[in-house]
Amino acid sequence: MTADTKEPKNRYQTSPRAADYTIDQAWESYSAEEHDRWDRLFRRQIEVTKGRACTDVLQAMAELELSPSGIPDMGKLTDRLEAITGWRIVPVAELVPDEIFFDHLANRRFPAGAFIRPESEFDYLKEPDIFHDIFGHVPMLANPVFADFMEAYGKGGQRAMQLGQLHNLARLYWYTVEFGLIREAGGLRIYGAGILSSPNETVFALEDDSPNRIGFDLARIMRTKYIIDDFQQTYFVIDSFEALLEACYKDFGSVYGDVKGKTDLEAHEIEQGDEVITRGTLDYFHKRKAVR
Ligand code: HBI
Ligand code: FE
Repeated sequence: MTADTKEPKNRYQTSPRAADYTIDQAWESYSAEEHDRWDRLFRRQIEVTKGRACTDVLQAMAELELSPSGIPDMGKLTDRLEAITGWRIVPVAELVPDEIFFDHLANRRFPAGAFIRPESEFDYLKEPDIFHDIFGHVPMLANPVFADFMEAYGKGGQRAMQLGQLHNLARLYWYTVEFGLIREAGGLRIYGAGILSSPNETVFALEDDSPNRIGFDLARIMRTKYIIDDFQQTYFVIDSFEALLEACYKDFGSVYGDVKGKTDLEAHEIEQGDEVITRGTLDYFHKRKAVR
């Protein structure tokens, strides 16, 4: 059996790291190409995001001074974010183990990838790079209610691991923090980071008739599988961040009990009792299957 020689995906993976997986961002080590790539990602995405991201995200981007002026120095950005909600951004080289990730969140530290995607993965990459984490996740951490939700999520994560319910909680993260939609007076808007950092999914999630859009329901989300490497087949919609926090600010023990007794749902399924906002045609996904 040959040793699994894991080639470092990015130069940070060979950086010395602390026990909590944090590294030094070494902001001065970014090349001109990397700064330029950030600017091109930013300029493309900010155009698509206007009119589609929720009000709080757009306001926070201005407040945090996110801009196409090169890769942000996390130390400076952290100072601005910390002054608003007490959250800090800590550089990491890659995905960190769940228990480390939850501990950071529980202490208002957001682990952000320090590397930027290679040109060959300009449109999509699996791992969270600095553009996904900072353009996608950081603005919402400036919203005081969502900041409380993320801290509670971190604390819940540690408990979920003890109860063996991590996969249920990961679904909550996926369908809110990564792919959540919110109702506003002007219509549905985006707050999920996985959508916000993706030009195509930013349009698809709001305007395509393929996916389902269903009202938020905690136990229902915990039973719903998700797709990793394609657009979502279902998006869940919250009425407000206060409502999200309210729904989740309780002991999940009873919810886990409720979920345990029921079957999981496929990502495209709609079940009795769902608040169906739009019933998807799902044709996008069938087509893709045909293509594959
Ligand atoms: N690590 N750096 C990083 N970023 C993430 O978003 C992340 C992670 N580790 C685990 C994880 N996310 C997911 O398993 C969460 O659902 C917990
Ligand atoms: Fe993410």
